[in-house]
Amino acid sequence: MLNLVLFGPPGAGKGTQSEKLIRRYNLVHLSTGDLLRSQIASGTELGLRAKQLMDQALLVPDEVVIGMIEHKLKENQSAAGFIFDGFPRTVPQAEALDQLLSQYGTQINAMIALVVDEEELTKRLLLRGQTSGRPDDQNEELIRRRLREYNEKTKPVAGYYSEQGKYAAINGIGEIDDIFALICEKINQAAG
Ligand code: B4P
Repeated sequence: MLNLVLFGPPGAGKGTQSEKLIRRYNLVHLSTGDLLRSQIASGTELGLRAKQLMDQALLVPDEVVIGMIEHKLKENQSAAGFIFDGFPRTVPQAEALDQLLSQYGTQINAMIALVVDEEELTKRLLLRGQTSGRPDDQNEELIRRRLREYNEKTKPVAGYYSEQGKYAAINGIGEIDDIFALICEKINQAAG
């Protein structure tokens, strides 16, 4: 199995690159952002609770996202592997993921981190906000809060995988296809 974590701040290109990676490597795409937005669209109780937090640029509680991932892993037991996009976003989420994967006799092969500066991230998210309809992309103050939440709670997840020798960083600024080629290089090295 090939299990990858695609990591980076909001707007780094995780969703964009995941779409290309699932086709190249035949992986199942697990985006907690997409899963939460689909709960919101269906009007579930979980979705209503998540929307309140997401609209304020705050992370959703660990147990909620871990529960969603657990459910998806169970549903896709015969998959060739997974790409985790926007998850894990905290160290407790990373620990829970290791534990869940070990139940299936597998583990994370690599974390690929997309490095993009905050000025470029803000520009991309505001641009997406013009067409996406996503409330969290609509104004600069909310984007600043998402970046603060990322710096405080999510950045330490890179250290977690780095200690396991699984961390690889690449420049996330440039043409989408060039960045994709760099990611593939790292994956091929990790997959040996
Ligand atoms: P996410 O849906 O994960 O949203 P995101 O961080 O904005 O990243 P996304 O993948 O969508 O953007 P991308 O970089 O591809 O999370 C949304 C919210 O959900 C969070 O704030 C949180 O509240 C909650 N949540 C999700 N997961 C959670 C978890 N595990 N725990 C707790 N809470 C959780 O793209 C951005 C834009 O850049 C796009 O418009 C794209 O076209 C553009 N772009 C991409 N690559 C580019 C390039 N190379 N050059 C120029 N533009 C580029």
